[in-house]
Amino acid sequence: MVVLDVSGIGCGSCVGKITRAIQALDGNATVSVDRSTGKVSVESSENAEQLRKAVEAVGFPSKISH
Ligand SMILES: [Cu+2]
Repeated sequence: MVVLDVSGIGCGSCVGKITRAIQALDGNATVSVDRSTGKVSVESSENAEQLRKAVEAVGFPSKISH
């Protein structure tokens, strides 16, 4: 599992945007977003850096947590 620290998740629409960005990269990815902590947990065959870039590309600064 990859965990990203994501900034700027303000509402449910942001959660949807992030989820769709990851699923556009990997249609089989499982995405779980915790809005209170900004932690986005992803089960995916894509590597962490690719996932991080996909989230940043839709406007959310993102760091790999672990
Ligand atoms: Cu929002």
